[in-house]
Amino acid sequence: MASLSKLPFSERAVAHPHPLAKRLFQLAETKKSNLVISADLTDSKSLLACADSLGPYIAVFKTHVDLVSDFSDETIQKLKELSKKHNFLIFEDRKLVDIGNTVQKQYHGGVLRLSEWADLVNLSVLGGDGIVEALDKTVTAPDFPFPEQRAFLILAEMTSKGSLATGSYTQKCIDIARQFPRSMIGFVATRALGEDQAAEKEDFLVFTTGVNLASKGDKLGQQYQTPASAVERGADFIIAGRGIYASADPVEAAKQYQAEGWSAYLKRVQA
Ligand code: 5BU
Repeated sequence: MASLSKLPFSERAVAHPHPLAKRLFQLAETKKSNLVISADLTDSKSLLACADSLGPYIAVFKTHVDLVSDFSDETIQKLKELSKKHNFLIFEDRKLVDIGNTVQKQYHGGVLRLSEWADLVNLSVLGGDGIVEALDKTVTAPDFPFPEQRAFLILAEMTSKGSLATGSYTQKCIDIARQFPRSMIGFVATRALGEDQAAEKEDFLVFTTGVNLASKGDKLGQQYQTPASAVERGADFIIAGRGIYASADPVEAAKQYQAEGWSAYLKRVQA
């Protein structure tokens, strides 16, 4: 099956082996949204206000909490409350990349305590598959406090100019993800991945960053595509940041990205 799936989220929810992927497909279908807001805001008040005002229109709230100057337990507590209120998942775009022993401590514990609040976290396999094995072990350990409620996305491609995450590196990401179905549920990528050699029951979720309706890129190497083009290329979930939170009316912008992303998804599954 793999990415660029023509199956509706409701069917993928039923078939998917991972409970968090099931939950995400279900809530996306309920809210008619495949939109992820990348809330790159730098203080807790703005971050939480963004989650509360855009919460009804999104499937996932993506954070970089190390950008938040006054980040604290209270920020997290309130964000968790908002995720319940508006029924969205929280994705920390932490891009873990280190040896297994270190990432285990960065993920479960440490100053950010990611495992306690981030439903999804992403990682890079630059250092090989040890990082994946380590994080897989952490979330599948018998004493892990949130069994089957946490998962990871592998950073298989990047949207920045000159990205080295291409070709055989991207292929390796797919090979590694296939070995850890209990924790690796998909990729951050600019297109569908692996569908040519997909195993029958495989269903990786594809999250695509670099989505913007008004701009083609920024001055620091970011490259954009539209919600419709991202979904046509295989995105299940589209991630937009400045296109929404920095627009004159973020709620209206979120509604527009939601509508475009969802209608592109419907077009794909109805084709
Ligand atoms: P923007 O404002 O829509 O450009 O924000 C994009 C967000 O997605 C930002 O948080 C980046 O860190 C993140 N991102 C990205 O832009 N490109 C990538 O390849 C990956 C993440 Br991975």
